[in-house]
Amino acid sequence: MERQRTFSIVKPDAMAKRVLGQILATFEEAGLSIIAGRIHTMTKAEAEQFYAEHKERSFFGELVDYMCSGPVFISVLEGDNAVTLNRTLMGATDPAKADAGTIRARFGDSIGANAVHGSDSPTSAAREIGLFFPEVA
Ligand code: FUP
Repeated sequence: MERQRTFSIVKPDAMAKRVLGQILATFEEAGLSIIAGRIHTMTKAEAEQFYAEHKERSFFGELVDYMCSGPVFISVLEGDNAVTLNRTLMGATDPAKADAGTIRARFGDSIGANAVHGSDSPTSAAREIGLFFPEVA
């Protein structure tokens, strides 16, 4: 097993619902360590850069506005196979299609307001950590 780091966001919908603690407990109970983290409100420029790969998609403007609509909790998670493990804990992008018990099935409201973000590969993790936590990149 490979020790990895991944980047996580608890999104505005989950913060508003006050389930940050339950989500962080889910990470920790699965063996992930939170090695950096803070509450942050994204600027439009940060959200646009973060989601740059989606800039041609129809939902891009809505996605950026949503990510800036309230505070989020950004963190770096570390553990064995952290990237894949976190994606498994999160569940499918659309909460309606996410496996029972996953974070998105438990706390997501819609495909946009889906509670959490997690890096989809070690390459994405390195880029995303570098944007928000250069001190641990
Ligand atoms: P994921 O990696 O599961 O977060 O999913 P994507 O990278 O495909 O999408 C990033 C974000 O764009 C999602 F979390 C929510 C938003 N999105 C939509 O709003 N509508 C869509 O049809 C697809 C994604």
